[in-house]
Amino acid sequence: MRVESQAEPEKSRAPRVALESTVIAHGLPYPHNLRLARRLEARVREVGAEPATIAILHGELRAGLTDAELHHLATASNIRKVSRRDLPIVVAQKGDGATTVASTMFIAHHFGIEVFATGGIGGVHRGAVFDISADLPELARTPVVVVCAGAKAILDLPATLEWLETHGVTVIGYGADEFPAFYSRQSGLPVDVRVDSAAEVAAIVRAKRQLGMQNGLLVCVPVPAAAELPAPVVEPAIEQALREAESRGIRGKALTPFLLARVSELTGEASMRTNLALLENNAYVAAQIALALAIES
Ligand code: PSU
Ligand code: MN
Repeated sequence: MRVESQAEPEKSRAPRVALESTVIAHGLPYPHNLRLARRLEARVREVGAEPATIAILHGELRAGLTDAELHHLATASNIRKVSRRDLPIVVAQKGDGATTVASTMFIAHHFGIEVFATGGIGGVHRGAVFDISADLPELARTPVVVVCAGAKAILDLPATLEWLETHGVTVIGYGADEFPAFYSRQSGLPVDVRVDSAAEVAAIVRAKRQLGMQNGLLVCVPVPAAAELPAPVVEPAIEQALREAESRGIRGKALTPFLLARVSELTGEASMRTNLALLENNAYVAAQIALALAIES
C-alpha cells in the first residue's frame, strides 16, 4: 500500500490541522460543500496552521488535498462514506472515499497529526434500534484531539456522554460549562471541565500524554450565538426526520446523512447555515490549539 501526504514533512513547517471529508461528500449539498471545504482550509491558514483535509483517493490515504481533489470529492457520485470498518475495502479496491470522524482520526494519527476539526461527532442514536457511531470507539483508542460542536442533536446526547465516560474520553467545554447540542449552544448536560483558552487545552493534552493515555480527547465549542438554532425550533424537525427514517426503514450508514439533510429541508436551510458556521468556528479553534501545542513541545 502506498501512503502519501501531499507536503513533505520538515521541521519548520506549520502545525497541521486535520479536516474530515464526509461532511463534504455526504453532509452538505453542492456548491455549499465545496465552498465550505475551501473556507475551512482558509480559516486554518489565517491562524498560521496548515490544513490537511483527509480522504482516500485511488485507494491511497491522503492528508492534504489539491483544490481539484476537493472539487472531485464535492461533486463525484461514487465517493464512498468510509468509517473505520470500510478502510481496508476502499484501499484494496483502489476506490475514492470520504472519511468520517472515526476514519479521519485514524488517518490523522497515521500521519502524525494531533488536532482535528469537525462539525459534530457521531454518537448513540435515539430509539430502540442499536446504533452507535464508530466515532465513539475511535475516540477511546486513538490519540487525536477532536474539536466539535458536541454530538449531532439528532442523537441521544445523555447516552453519548455516558458512553464517553465509560471509555475514559475526557470531554472539555471550550468557553462552555455544558456539552453543546450542535445546532444549539446548550444541552443541560455538563462537560468534565471548562477551559477558556487554547493553552489550557494544550496543557491537558500534554498531561494526558505524560500519563501514557492512548485515547483521544473531545473539545466542545458551542456554535457562535449569532448562528444558533434554539432547541425548540430545531427539535420538531429532528423528531419528524426521525419518524420518516423509521417509516422508510433508513438505517446504518445512510441514517446520519438522511437525518442531517431532512432537518436542513425542514428548517428552510437554517440548520445548514448553523452547520456551516460551527464548522468554520471549530476549524479556527482547532488551529489555535495546534499552535498552542506546537509551543515548547
Ligand atoms: N457532522 C456534520 N455532518 C456530517 C457528519 C457529522 O455536521 O456529515 C458526519 C461525520 O463524518 C461523522 C459521521 O463522523 O457523520 C457519523 O456518521 P455515523 O453516525 O454513520 O457514524
Ligand atoms: Mn451508525
